[in-house]
Amino acid sequence: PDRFYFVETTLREGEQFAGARFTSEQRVAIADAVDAFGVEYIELTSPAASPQSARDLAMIARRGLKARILTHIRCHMDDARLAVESGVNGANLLFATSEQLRQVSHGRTLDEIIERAVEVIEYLKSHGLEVRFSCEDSFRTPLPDLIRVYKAIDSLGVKRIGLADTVGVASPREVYNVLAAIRAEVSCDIEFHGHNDSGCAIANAFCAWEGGATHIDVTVLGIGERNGIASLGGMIARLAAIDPALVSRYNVEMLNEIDQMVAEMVGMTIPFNSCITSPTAFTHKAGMHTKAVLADPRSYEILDPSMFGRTRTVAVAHRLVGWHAIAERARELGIYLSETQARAAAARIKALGDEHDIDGTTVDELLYEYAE
Ligand code: HCA
Ligand code: CU
Repeated sequence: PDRFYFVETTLREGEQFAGARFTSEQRVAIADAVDAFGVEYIELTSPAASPQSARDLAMIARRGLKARILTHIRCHMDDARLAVESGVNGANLLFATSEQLRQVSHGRTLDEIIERAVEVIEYLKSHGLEVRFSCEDSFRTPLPDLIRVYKAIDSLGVKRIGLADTVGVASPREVYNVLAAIRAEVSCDIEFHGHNDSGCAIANAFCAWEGGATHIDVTVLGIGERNGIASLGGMIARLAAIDPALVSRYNVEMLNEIDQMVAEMVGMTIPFNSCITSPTAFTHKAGMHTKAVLADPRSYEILDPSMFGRTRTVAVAHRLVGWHAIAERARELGIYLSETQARAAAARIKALGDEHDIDGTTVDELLYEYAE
């Protein structure tokens, strides 16, 4: 795969997160932040969603950001007209194609879906909008149906088609296979949007890219419906783990402040298992790990924390501590411990740690004692 673009959808999918209700100021702050980060596209809630959503969409579309501004709308002429009026660069259209969702949502046949899409797409294109068409619940839609719809849509001259794992059911291998199959049938770009219900959101987004997707949907911290989609930080980590050059065009040192900002807005702290920005993402604990990391950080770190404005922590106040970490902590305090002294101090800390929780101050005081 050669090309990669982020479709940053904190202001659309992210708004569907249970804890999210962004004010106009917060919407602008998020748009500005991810734009400065360098994402290529920002997707916003449909102007049909609410009056304030329509006003904020128009305001952000006029803001002169570097990213292209998209709005996510139903494949419907009413919504398409509102999208055109809002002044966005493009529209991300959605139509449910799986048996499960077609029944409960619109009851139309594939031919009726295509017919409707033709009208809406022609209209948006005639007004100069970049159009993407997505089959909602793509991974519960039979592959022949998907191919039929996407081929018809591709022939209309859309910029992109989108594949959405709406319910988070797809596995990475399945995503790769479906993307590769569709890639062989259409000539336009392909976007992927994947939910995290079974914990595969980042893996699936990555496999979609490997399979031929060019555009990957992410949100800050992965917030979205239910337990969300692939996170911006997770995708950055995945790419950087292959080669830091893949993310060199993004201001990755901004990730921490962006995650922090959105976490606060939705009333939580950054989850411990977030890639890169977790408070413990670069904390090493067990003796074997700390010994190796102190000798060469690459032993247990695939990502360099300094690239993201973060620092490494070697935890010492616990019973899994090793004497190398103790000796290093002593050096930080400006005291010298021989190997014998460091080993004795480590043994004492392990014994204490078996009895109760210990903190950094206790360890430091002990180290001064053992140095005497
Ligand atoms: C939804 C819609 C969507 C759309 C994805 C897309 C999904 O809320 O159900 O347009 O690509 O997950 O299918 O977020
Ligand atoms: Cu979604």
